[in-house]
Amino acid sequence: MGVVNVTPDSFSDGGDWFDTGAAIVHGFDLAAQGADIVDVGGESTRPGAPRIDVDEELRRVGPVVAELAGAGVPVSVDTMRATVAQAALAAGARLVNDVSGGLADPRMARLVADAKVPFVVMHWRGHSHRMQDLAVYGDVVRDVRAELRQRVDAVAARGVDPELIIVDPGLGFAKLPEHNWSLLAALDEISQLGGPGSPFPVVIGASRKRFLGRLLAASDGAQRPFAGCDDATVAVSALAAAAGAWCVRVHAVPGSADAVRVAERWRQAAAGTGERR
Ligand code: PMM
Repeated sequence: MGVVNVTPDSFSDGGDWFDTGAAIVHGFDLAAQGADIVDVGGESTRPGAPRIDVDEELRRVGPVVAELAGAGVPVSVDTMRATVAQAALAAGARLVNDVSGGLADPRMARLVADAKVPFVVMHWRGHSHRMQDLAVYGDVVRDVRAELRQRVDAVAARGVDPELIIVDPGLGFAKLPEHNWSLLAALDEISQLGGPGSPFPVVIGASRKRFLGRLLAASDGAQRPFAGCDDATVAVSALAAAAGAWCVRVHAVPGSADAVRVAERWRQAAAGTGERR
């Protein structure tokens, strides 16, 4: 999944794709580079970010979704608002990616249920202005799994087909670096959500996040800038895909697209299947 942030202030690529025309060109580039899905969002969720109003979000996202989807690119819309999701689906988006897992807007689950589209339910504890205060866990894997299970049950109770639910541990959202690493090391448990039944597909969004910059800090302690974290993102993509993740959400597509192919072949070899390639 390649990311198009139509925002002036995202932490990872703030402003690069704020212009509608630039965002559209970027979306086509990501698809050409091997993204199977292009994720279009209009609201920054960086820690501390204020919310924008719904009309502004619609103005940012609508034309980009319409242009990409109209040309046949599989588009997901990254939004916490049912109104924006509805407009994006009408413009041709095929998947809803809600970082609040349906919590921020009580109308979201019903909308997605009626639209019968895949729904990414991410682990989330609150809006960006206060989310880092909420990064308190007993056992982060157990707690995130339990809270995701509640969200999955809640959206299913509103009519979302469980077969269309995809889960995401929400790296960086009310998480300290050690929480992110623990969750990455427990993808199987996240996928199972601790209950019986078939595992849920998992999305991992590690791309350019602060915990990578912290890991790669220079000897003087200076954090690696976001744009210098793309190789580390590729490493996470390979490891996450090898561990069975369904999707990795990234800003720079080519390296991660290759990593996913390597991981898939690796998994086939481990299972004794696959072509002789
Ligand atoms: N992270 C961001 C935005 N949307 N969606 C999903 N499903 N998972 C994530 O981890 C996620 C997301 C953070 O903002 P960015 O677009 O600048 O990476």
